[in-house]
Amino acid sequence: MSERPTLCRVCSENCGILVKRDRRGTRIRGNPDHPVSKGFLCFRGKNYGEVHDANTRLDSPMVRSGSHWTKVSWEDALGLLAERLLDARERHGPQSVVFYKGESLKHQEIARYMQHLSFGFGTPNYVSVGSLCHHSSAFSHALTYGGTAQPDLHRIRLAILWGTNPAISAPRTFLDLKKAAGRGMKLIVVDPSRTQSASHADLHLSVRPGSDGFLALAFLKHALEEETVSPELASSDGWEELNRLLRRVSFGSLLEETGIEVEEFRNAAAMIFENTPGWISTGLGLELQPNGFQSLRAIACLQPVLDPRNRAAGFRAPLKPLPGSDRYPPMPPSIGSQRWPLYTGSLREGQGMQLTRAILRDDPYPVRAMLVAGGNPVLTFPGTRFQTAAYEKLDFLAVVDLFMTPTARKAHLVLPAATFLETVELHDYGVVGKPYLGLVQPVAPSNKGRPAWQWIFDLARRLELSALFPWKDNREALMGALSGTGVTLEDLEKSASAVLPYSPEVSPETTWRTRTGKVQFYSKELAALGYSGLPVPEDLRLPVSTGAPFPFWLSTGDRVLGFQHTQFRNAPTAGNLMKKPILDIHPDSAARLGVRDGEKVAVTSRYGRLEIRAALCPEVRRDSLRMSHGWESCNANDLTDSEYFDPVTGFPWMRALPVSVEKIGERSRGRRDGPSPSK
Ligand SMILES: Nc1nc2c(c(=O)[nH]1)N[C@H]1C(S)=C(S)[C@@H](COP(=O)(O)OP(=O)(O)OC[C@H]3O[C@@H](n4cnc5c(=O)[nH]c(N)nc54)[C@H](O)[C@@H]3O)O[C@H]1N2
Ligand SMILES: Nc1nc2c(c(=O)[nH]1)N[C@H]1C(S)=C(S)[C@@H](COP(=O)(O)OP(=O)(O)OC[C@H]3O[C@@H](n4cnc5c(=O)[nH]c(N)nc54)[C@H](O)[C@@H]3O)O[C@H]1N2
Ligand code: SF4
Ligand SMILES: [Mo]
Repeated sequence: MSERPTLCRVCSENCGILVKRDRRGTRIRGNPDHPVSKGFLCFRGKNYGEVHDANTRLDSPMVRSGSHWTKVSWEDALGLLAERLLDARERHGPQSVVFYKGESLKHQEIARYMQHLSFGFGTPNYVSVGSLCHHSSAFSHALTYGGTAQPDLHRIRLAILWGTNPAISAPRTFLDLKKAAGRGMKLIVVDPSRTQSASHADLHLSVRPGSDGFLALAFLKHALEEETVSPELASSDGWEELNRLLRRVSFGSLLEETGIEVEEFRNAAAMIFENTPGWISTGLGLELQPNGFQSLRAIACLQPVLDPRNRAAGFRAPLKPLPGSDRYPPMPPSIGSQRWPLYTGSLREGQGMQLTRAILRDDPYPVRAMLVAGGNPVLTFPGTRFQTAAYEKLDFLAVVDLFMTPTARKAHLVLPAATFLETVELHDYGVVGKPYLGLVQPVAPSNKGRPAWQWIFDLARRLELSALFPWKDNREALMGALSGTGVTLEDLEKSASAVLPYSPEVSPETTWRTRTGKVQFYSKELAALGYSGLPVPEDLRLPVSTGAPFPFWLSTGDRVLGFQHTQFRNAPTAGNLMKKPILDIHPDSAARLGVRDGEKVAVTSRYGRLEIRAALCPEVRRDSLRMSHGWESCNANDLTDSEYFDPVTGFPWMRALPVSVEKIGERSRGRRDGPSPSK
């Protein structure tokens, strides 16, 4: 078969790829014609053929009775699904049904379809992986200066990577950053660990976990006292209030929280302010803390100071709205809207961190039936024991996946999914500031499972919601949706890169896209919801710090090269790259605990315990540990919980988590040595 262009949708880089099949199976290489990725391909994309071709893929819908699975036809499976969802609606109200979309289905068209289906059905509880990914960061930047700044790598002279490690998590973007650094752009990394990204940086600030907001305030104070800020910013909303706050705190008190020495801070501030315009990229290291949002707000306040010209315009191709979206039935508030109205109100989604309470305790009302597509929340949501109990308690759970995952095993019905090599979906690169539309195309059909659009359209018909999805297939839907964009589906299909440019509607440099048209150092929107309008120090501290009996900071879920969350461990090449989970520990801390490289240790948090092999790693701080997530047998989320969430966004606590570590067998002697005082 000849090589055909499509897009990789394993991660949000959405690189252009060329796919062919030969005797050895499905082969993938980078597409040099793709205007954004230009031939780049990472380990996961290159080896995705092994996932697609895996003989362990689900290939038929199945119904579970006890521990026994029976294959059923698609007809029967969709009939049962519709029947059980309607039954839950009848008995407990439409809001008792949740439609959940995981990370693998990404954040564009299929997400819109699932939300449309939920609202048409009458439930406000469309819930997505956004409950713990991306949105806390996005809201903090948007509330402050109207969007998330994208870097113009030919204009900026500085990039700060703060709580993110794109060398592993966004390798295509990191390549561009490295090229810009080669042309003279300065690169600063703020991360407790000396990550792969940090090893390429001009400066690495090994901040104490959980203290980032204080460091951001220190940089803002430096700007206020020692630099000239643009006059326009001085007339922004809340500049005066921010100044008063910064005058009230001393550098000493701020830096003390961060563990950064004064001299190191001065050097960093000099590098930052001598190299404006600068761009800040914030990541999951900040989001997954229970003080994450306000810390991110403090960092977001720095962005317009470093580059008052970057208006974070952001754009989307003007796609036609979905039919019937103006005629949804009235719905009660979604789950999580009482506690986290900013999240639920801005996104029109339920906040998934409320799910276990809704299922287990009927808070704020019962959730009884759920459809999970493209996610494995039993492993990826916090507090696995609560997740497990909740999914087991549901009257009905259906899971759409490629494999029999831990979440799928809890289901009453599983539906086999198609991979992204067998579906049609649109991708808008506008979300990363590039005005291109791309097409995910069927390049390697396997007929094992069905694409998301297909079962969504079919299910809608069975729920008597055909008016919402009046198309034969997604090609027809996209032809209509694209009609106002200047790009046609046929042209996308003919394109050698599966991508075409469109003309964005907004001009980037004219206005800040906040409610007032100004930068909002003080946010009236936050204040109106009862939160601090300024990122005040009291909100930047973690609710619980380290100290006996939990002397180490643990970061759970730092990305590793071969895996995408829980995925790819069953693929031969990725599986061989990392066979077992490891706990990175500084050699000095290990020596103090008497732990040797490769030895098994127990990690205990306030919420749980797991056993894992230690790996001596000088890149982590002496007071810190790190491990990846997504392992079924050694699940990082056994250590996390639902006691604390970020008060503004509801994001869970998965980084900067106080834990103890000890040699297996030492526990009974009560040994809980702490790290040495220096970092
Ligand atoms: N290979 C691979 N790539 C992926 C994914 C994957 O599963 N595998 N997942 C994708 C997804 S969905 C996401 S959301 C992104 C996430 O991508 P990133 O935002 O880059 O997230 P991580 O690598 O998880 O964590 C970033 C860094 O946070 C640091 N960190 C931990 N605690 C703190 C802290 O208190 N302060 C600071 N400043 N930093 C801290 C960690 O040391 C880590 O280096 O990755 C995407 N890319
Ligand atoms: N402790 C800890 N937990 C974390 C994180 C962390 O850093 N630390 N990170 C969090 C973040 S940022 C994220 S995004 C989440 C990710 O959480 P999830 O969304 O649960 O992530 P995955 O494990 O990638 O699950 C994707 C599932 O979709 C399936 N799949 C793949 N392609 C398709 C498809 O085309 N269709 C369908 N229907 N299914 C498909 C895969 O087989 C897999 O089972 O994890 C979160 N959990
Ligand atoms: S960076 Fe890798 S996984 Fe992400 S889209 Fe590109 S090839 Fe796929
Ligand atoms: Mo994520």
